[in-house]
Amino acid sequence: MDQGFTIWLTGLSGAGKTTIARGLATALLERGRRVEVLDGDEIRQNLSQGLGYGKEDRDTNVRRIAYVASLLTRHGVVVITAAISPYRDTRWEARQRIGRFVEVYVKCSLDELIRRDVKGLYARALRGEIPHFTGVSDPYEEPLSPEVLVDSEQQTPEESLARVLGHLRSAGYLAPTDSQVHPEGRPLVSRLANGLRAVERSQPEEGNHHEPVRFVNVR
Ligand code: ADX
Repeated sequence: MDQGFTIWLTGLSGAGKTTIARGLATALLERGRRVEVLDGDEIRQNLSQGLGYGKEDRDTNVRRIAYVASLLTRHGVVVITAAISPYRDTRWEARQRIGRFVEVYVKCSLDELIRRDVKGLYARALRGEIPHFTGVSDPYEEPLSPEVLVDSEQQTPEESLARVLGHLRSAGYLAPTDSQVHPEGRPLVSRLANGLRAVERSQPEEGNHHEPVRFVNVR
């Protein structure tokens, strides 16, 4: 069985954690991995319903996410978490608890977040309508040495995704031989076999012996 691990995305609200989480989930599913996304907004509607945004409640929220992530990781799942998780000490706890842990800092400047303001929350927070709003009236402690830093202001989501996947390969979480499977679930070997058959079929009937069979990229 493949070993599980957790990709822990951290960053301000609106920085792009959910977008990157979804992209990663798709890419890893295509590689035949079992994947679970634990998204902050969704967790707060279910597992953490009723919690607020003071340090104590945020820590409780993050500890719950870390607990679920540790169980799933132990059972071979690739877990992707997407919560602000603003405090270094609690992220450190999560790292210790989970073990196979890749911290990804999704960075974006406050100016850009205020400009984007997809949910309209920054405008309200700046007007003083939302107390304890991360980055405006509540702290965000940047990771000091995350495994990966992606900058959603400078990079496209595809570039950020490629950075994370590159790290996963170089750190050995995704073996270069990790069974790449086709979206329909056909493993690489059978795709190669089909590719070979396609090459053979494309050869003229009597000319087969002139041309050596070549591997082709069938992706
Ligand atoms: S965390 O700090 O506990 O990790 P989490 O990621 O679950 O936060 O929730 C953040 C989301 O809650 C934001 O994306 C935003 O939509 C919403 N939210 C509501 N109030 C706040 C607040 N005071 N600070 C930050 N996010 C808030």
